[in-house]
Amino acid sequence: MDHEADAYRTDLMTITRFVLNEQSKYPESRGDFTILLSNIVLGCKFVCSAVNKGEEQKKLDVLSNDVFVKALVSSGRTSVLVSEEDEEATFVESSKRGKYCVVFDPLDGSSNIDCGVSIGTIFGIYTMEHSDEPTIEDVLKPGNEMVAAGYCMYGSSCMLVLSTGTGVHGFTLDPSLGEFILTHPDIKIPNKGNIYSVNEGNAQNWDGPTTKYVERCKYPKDGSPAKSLRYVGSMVADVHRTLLYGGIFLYPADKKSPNGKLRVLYEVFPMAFLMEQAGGQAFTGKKRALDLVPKKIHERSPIFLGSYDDVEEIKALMVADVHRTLLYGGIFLYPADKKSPNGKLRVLYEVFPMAFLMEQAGGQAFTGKKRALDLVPKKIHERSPIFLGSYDDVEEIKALYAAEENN
Ligand code: FBP
Repeated sequence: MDHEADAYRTDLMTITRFVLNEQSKYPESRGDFTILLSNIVLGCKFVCSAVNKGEEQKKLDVLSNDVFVKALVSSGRTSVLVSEEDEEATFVESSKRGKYCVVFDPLDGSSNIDCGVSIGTIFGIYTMEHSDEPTIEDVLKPGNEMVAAGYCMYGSSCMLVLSTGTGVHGFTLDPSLGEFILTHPDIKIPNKGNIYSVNEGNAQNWDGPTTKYVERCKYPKDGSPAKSLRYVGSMVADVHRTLLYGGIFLYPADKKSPNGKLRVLYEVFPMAFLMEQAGGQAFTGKKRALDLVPKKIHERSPIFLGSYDDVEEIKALMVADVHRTLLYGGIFLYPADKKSPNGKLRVLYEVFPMAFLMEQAGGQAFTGKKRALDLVPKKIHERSPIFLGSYDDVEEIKALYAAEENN
């Protein structure tokens, strides 16, 4: 009789017990989070059984959303809910309100339901920092203010992966017990992987660095083996594999979808939170994904996430914006906006040198009002809006500005 195995097998670390242990580390905690999470777990168990019953897509989308909204409201621990399925946010009536705001996609990858491919539920949790009337601002917050995130994957097994800010842990549903049991404690993503995951069907519309990065995955120039392509087309399944095996998952911007496809609040943020907690990283093409501040609840963003070193490689390709523009053409712009009426970049040591190079390379540089090189700065650190790049692309911007001036 293998007592040790039996002891381990009988020492069931359910997700509720796990979260209660976590909670005991915070003496001031009243158990609100545990109650909230147990309602999310209930929703996941419902969807898991409905998926296994083979409910058809349309119905399952709506059913899952209903179950999660009702479970979250009846938990008495939430104030604002944002669901991929609902155009508007749900503000919980005052008698049932609590200190958390939950953003979620009740059934992600739903286009895969009818062919039985893995799908999932994704969620992110914020706390409300005030006791006034909840507003949309309570969820339009950077991802780095999330207190917990997770997903539940409905595939060959049903697995809930969770982080409350102290590492990432995987729980597998034991159907005989109806309990999520800790099977993957403290998941750490490998620093580098040999898998890349992207819908190459969009390749013709990609920008230079994305094209170059995927090229490098297939034909590495440093003698390292080519990466394998794995793409399910269901974010939960693709990110789950990336988390366990390493590598990179990307849904970049392209000419057709300049902001990519995936939603910031309930797809990008939760997965970025988990990736960072597991030692990986998540990048938008311009910045750390969790530093984004969404302006709308269904806002989209390009995303590159996965193993630390793999994402570093694409960052190196992406950051060199002007260099990329010089090499691949197109346009680099840093316009004025309400917050920075003169743009961000400095005339003397950013705008002028790049404008000089761009003109020498046959491109042009425009401030929104005049040729950038014709500017006469009054102060050494003066800023100016800038549009620089391929001649024709900048001509297009100039025409737009001229039209605006004539209106
Ligand atoms: P939905 O929100 O419509 O389910 O779309 C999300 C999603 O299915 C992700 O799960 C997946 O990563 C992506 O879209 C696949 O998109 P594409 O089919 O364009 O590759």
